[in-house]
Amino acid sequence: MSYEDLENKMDQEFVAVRYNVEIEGAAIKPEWDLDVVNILPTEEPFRAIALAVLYEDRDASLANVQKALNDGISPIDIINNGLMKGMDAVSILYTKGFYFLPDLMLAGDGMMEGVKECEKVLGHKSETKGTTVSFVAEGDPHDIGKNLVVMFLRAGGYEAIDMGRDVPTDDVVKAVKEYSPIFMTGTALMTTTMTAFPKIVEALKKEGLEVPAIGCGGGAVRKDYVESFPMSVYGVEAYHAPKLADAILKDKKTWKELRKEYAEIVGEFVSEYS
Ligand code: B12
Repeated sequence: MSYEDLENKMDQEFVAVRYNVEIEGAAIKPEWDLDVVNILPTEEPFRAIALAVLYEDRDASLANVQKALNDGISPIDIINNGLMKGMDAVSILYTKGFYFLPDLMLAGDGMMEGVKECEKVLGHKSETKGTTVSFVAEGDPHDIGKNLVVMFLRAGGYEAIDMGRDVPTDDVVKAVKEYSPIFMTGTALMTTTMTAFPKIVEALKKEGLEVPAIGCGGGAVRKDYVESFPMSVYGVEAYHAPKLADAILKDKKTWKELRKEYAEIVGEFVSEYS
């Protein structure tokens, strides 16, 4: 079906009236969104694999990946051309306001289930672009946003070390020594815990350590605050994390450049950066 056909189909078949909930025609399917059409693979088995992620169907994701592996499809191709495409489509629908946080989490589970299966066949972890480290600030138990950040970094091809929640500053410094991450992410949901970020930067500087950028985000955190200390960039949405990491890796962007070019790098209007 061409884009024109799809658009006509939308015009003719679907009438949605908000608030008094009058909906005519068949339900609009996520794979009919025109931006999603551009992302989803057309070839099987990749399409079925991507659709299972898009439909947040963990069992179907696992079954489709297992079938593809049994049919001799390369695990790397399954990850890159199937699972990750499905997750890209999920991000698009989330950006547009059609999908919500639980959708991201369930789709992420489906994707990771498939990745694990591929890794069993590979016999090792799939090759990654680089290592990132993610943590929730000391004293803070809120880890939902951090879990999303980790999931998106993994979906984006990074070896994302997940340090968990309530992570002491010293442990973050140790992780920088151990992993030399190309990008680090910190999350804080409480005004009492977000002060961990500048403390971490100070501690790193004291030890002569540096990270290309620390993406600091979370409900309590504001851009002005993050920009009051160095080495950091304010992170708005979890799915921005791999795009920031890519900019560091591919275009050698510094934390100063990430601050200036944030919206351009993540490829969308971001009100906090306008
Ligand atoms: C769920 C929740 C809890 C859960 C946490 C469960 C969990 N596993 O996380 C529980 C019940 C445990 C909890 C406990 C508490 N909570 Co609470 N909690 C919330 C709640 C309702 C939602 C938080 C959340 O998960 N949001 C969704 C996630 C996805 O958002 P996020 O983490 O910010 O991430 C998004 C972005 O910020 C971004 N992001 C995050 N990090 C990064 C990094 C990068 C690099 C990038 C790019 C993006 C990015 O990505 C995500 C979006 O895509 C909020 C209220 C609210 N509506 O926000 C209160 C809230 C955060 N809690 C609050 C408080 C006070 C507490 C308690 C202290 C309450 C108490 N008196 O006991 C306790 C903590 C006790 C302790 N041990 O210290 C306050 C904080 C107030 C403040 N500003 O300091 C809030 C705001 C409620 C309120 N209005 O008072 N809480």
